[in-house]
Order: sequence, then structure tokens, then C-alpha cells
Amino acid sequence: MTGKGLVTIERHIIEAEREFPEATGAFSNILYDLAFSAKMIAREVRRAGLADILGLTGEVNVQGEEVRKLDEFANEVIFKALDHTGHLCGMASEEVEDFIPIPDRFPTGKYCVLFDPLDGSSNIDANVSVGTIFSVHRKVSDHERGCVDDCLQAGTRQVAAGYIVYGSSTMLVYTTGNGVHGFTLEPSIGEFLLSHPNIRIPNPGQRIYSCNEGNYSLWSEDQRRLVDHLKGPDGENPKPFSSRYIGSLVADFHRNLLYGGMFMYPADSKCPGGKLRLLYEAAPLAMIAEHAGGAASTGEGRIMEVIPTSLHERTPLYIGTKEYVQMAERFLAGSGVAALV
Ligand code: AHM
Ligand code: MG
Repeated sequence: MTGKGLVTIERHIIEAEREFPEATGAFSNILYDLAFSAKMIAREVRRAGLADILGLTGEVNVQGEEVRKLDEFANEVIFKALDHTGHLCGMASEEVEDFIPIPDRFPTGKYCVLFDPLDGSSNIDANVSVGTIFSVHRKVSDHERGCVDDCLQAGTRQVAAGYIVYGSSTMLVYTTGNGVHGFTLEPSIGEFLLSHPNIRIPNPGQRIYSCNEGNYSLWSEDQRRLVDHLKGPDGENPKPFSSRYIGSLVADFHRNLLYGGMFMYPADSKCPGGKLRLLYEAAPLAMIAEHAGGAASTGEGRIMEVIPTSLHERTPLYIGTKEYVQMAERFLAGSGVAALV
């Protein structure tokens, strides 16, 4: 705790807003609405095994993957929490192919929200942690009620980003560019309480790498050399890294944010552009990583600077402790030997 007593997420957001006298409250309201959605989703995720809600709907989402019912539920909760408020000019979701306009009967506003409603949902049947990822952009188009251009902005233009991890407890972590702050849901009162103020990726932190090593044979030679090096000892790296891979991005990222380490989802011969989505997964987590003192890269450059050309664009992702991410970039540029840690 901070010495201020209990700090609810509402109080935290209000106190941050006071530092901007010109703030209208719209942005704060979006964050409250996302926190509210998180509670609704957390409740359903908790009851997943009981409510007979598991299983496939039989439909296929825009990524060509089977959609699970909880994905749809989460998608709808977030949409409905935000559609009528007058603060948004549109939304985009990993579960929806096109730009999501605000229904005509509601007013529009000056922000748009992008989200992955339930990432890692293929893990739900095994009771593994899943997460929601979100980011907020300012409206930039001249289109009165917003358009896809409002969503197709580089990560550097995000005004907020965050995630919720539905794990042994439910945590919401977010940044508006002024520190990364974590809140734990106290289920008996239904409030997110500040539990992790000002998160910094520990440095030196734990030497952890997280990736799906089953794809080794599909990787480039440089990517293989990177992972071989991390596994050491290769003569240059006397102390091997630990491998930790949940296969649920938010959970893997959250652990590395708190302990240190690097998560990687490289390009491979099956997914030459990478598997993860720039707008719904990589860019929001990149903003959090950077504001916690870490880094996020495509392997060639900063994730935050990639200008998206389509809503569901994918990217390779290397994210976590800055020196590990920089090391990965050097290996991928073919100069790893000089970069050993
Ligand atoms: P999803 O958005 O369909 O849930 O997929 C994203 C998930 C991430 O949570 C995770 O990091 C990755 O896919 C795991 O992929 P793989 O099973 O190929 O290791
Ligand atoms: Mg996802």
C-alpha cells in the first residue's frame, strides 16, 4: 500500500485526472467502464467450469480460429459498456473483422478503444489464466462519427493501454504514460484496489525466456541461435536462462513484468509476419513494457513505432527486460555473438 490507505481504481483515476485541469472526464470514464467490464468478465471466467459455458460455438472468427463462448461474452460486455457513453467514435476488437461504429442512436466522442476481449481463450478448458488487453487512442479522422483511420495509429499515439489478467486473482494493470499501476480485484467488495503502484521491470531481474519452442524447426537460423544462447552454456553464456511458457500472452507478459524476462513470438515459416496482432496485443503491451522500463520490438525495431495498415495486422514480438530485447535484436541482425549477456 502507498500510505494513503486503500486506493480504489476510481480514486486513482480521479487523482490522475486532477493533474490535467483541462480534462473533461471523458477519458477517466472510459477507464472506469473498462474496469467495470473487467469485473463482469472476471465473474464469468470464475464460473466457467460451473456454468456449462465452455465449448465451441461452432463459428470461426476473423483470424480463422474457433470462437469460444466466453470470447463472445467478453466482446459484448466491453462493447456494451462503452457504446452509449458519448466518449467514443468507434472501437475495434480482435473478435470483429471491421471497425465497430457507435450505434446511430448514441452520441460519439473523441476517443476510440481497441481490445482483445479474451486472449488465450484456448486455455480456458484447462483453467489456465486468460486476459483482456486494451488501448485507447484519440480520434484523428475528420469523419464525424469516426472511421477505421482512428484505429490505425502507431502505438506511440496510444493515450492509455492496459490489460486484465484473470488468474489466481484478477488484476488490472494500466498506464496513461505516467507510470504503470496494478490493481487487484477484492472480490468480496467488487473493487480494484491499488496493489502494485509504479511497476518497474526489475533490473537485474530473473533470467527468463518465454516462447513456443515447439516451433524451433520453423524459425530462422538467427532466432535459433538466440534461443540456443539463452539456453547456454554455449561457452559464452555460462548461466542458462529459465524457460517459462504458459501460452497465454497476458499471463506470460505479467510474470515477466513482475519478475523480469523476455517473451518472444517470432516470425516463423508458418507465420512469416508473426502470430500476434499488432493493435490488440503487441502495441498495448509495448506501451506498458516501455513505461515500466522495459522494451518491445518486432525484432528489428520498436513495436510502438509500427504504423498499422490493417486492423488485424500481425507482428513478431519480443517484449520484456530491455537488455534482453536489445540482445534479441542483435541476434536477429546476425550479430549475436557480440551481444552476449
Ligand atoms: P488468441 O488471441 O487466439 O487467444 O491467441 C493468442 C495466444 C497468446 O495468448 C499466446 O501468447 C499465443 O497465442 C500462444 O500461441 P501458441 O499456442 O502458438 O504458442
Ligand atoms: Mg489474442
